[in-house]
Amino acid sequence: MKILRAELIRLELPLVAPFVTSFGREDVRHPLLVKLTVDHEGRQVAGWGECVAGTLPNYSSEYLESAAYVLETFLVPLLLEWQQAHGEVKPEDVASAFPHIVGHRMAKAALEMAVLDAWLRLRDQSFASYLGVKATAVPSGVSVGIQPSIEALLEVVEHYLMAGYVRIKIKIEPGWVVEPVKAIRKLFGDIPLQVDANSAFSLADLEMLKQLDDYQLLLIEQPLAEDDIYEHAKLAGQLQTPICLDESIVSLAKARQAIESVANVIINIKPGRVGGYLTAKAIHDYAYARGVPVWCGGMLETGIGRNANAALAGLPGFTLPGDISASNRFYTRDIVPEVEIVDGQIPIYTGPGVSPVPEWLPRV
Ligand code: NPG
Repeated sequence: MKILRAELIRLELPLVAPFVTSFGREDVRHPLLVKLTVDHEGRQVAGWGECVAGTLPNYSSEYLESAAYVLETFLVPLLLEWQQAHGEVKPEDVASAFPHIVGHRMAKAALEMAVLDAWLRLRDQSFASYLGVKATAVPSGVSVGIQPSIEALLEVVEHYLMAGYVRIKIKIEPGWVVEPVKAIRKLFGDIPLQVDANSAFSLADLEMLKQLDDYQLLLIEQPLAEDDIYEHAKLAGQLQTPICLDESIVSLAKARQAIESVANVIINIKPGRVGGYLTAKAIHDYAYARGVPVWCGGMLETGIGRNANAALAGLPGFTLPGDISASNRFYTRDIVPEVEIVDGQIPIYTGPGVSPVPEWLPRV
């Protein structure tokens, strides 16, 4: 397969409601798409990748403009050089094309995803079948942002439960920890519930975090610094509720370190954060072989990334529901046919690739 053309497409998608986390508030998402036009023996197809970098460097040091710059200036030219030298490009080659580009995993992930998508379309193969996934749907969890009041939170949670979501995750931050959890437990009983701090705490908050042990949470996600594993390991020794790592897991090496040092750990796998679906699968395989639970995180993807995440989450080690919700959780209209929740599950796409609807793209 030969890449003929690479395009970066910037979108602007307003959110149905503001999404508030401990690191900021988002009203609009700016997805960045990579579109590759490729040729194999005279047959041309387009491959699509989605970059999950946010507008600001507040979740990771990588952000939208840095990803676009790195793709345009380094990654795409280096991949084309690789192609020139080797005569063709395969998905497994992509990472080898830029061995000296450090970091920028979200940009790398988007390019690898576009190559993979094109390569699979040429084979008429679905991403799920490429991964060896047997499942046809995955349980759908929803992430609930920080709300202006407990009443507002309970209303939003009720709305999602009515929509069929099988697991609720709420964002927490200093001053919004125990009370919201307590209120949800009181009104909705023992629904599957977890919390996500996005690095808002330190070990000085130990006593307050310990209070969460009274509420049978599935997990506490990334309570401490975004690049830390060591202190999370210390914290895990003090809590009964499992610690889940998100921001800290940027590679297979970090996942191994976490699995070896944090008792009872759970790993949130986000393909963009770890540099692509191939590394995401490698982390899954490593954790699965050791009986460590993983689940698939979300980054407000359009249906392009959302469908791919659903396929990944069909692998057997994804034993907890992911942040894989329906398109309408975030957007009034997706750029691909809507991802829908059916009986609490997101069906896994079985076609050889999900394409934006051409006439919907100019809108955004
Ligand atoms: O369902 O797509 C989704 C969003 C899930 O809460 C979610 N994502 O910290 O995990 C997170 C958070 C996030 C969103 C992080 C956007 C960074 C950017």
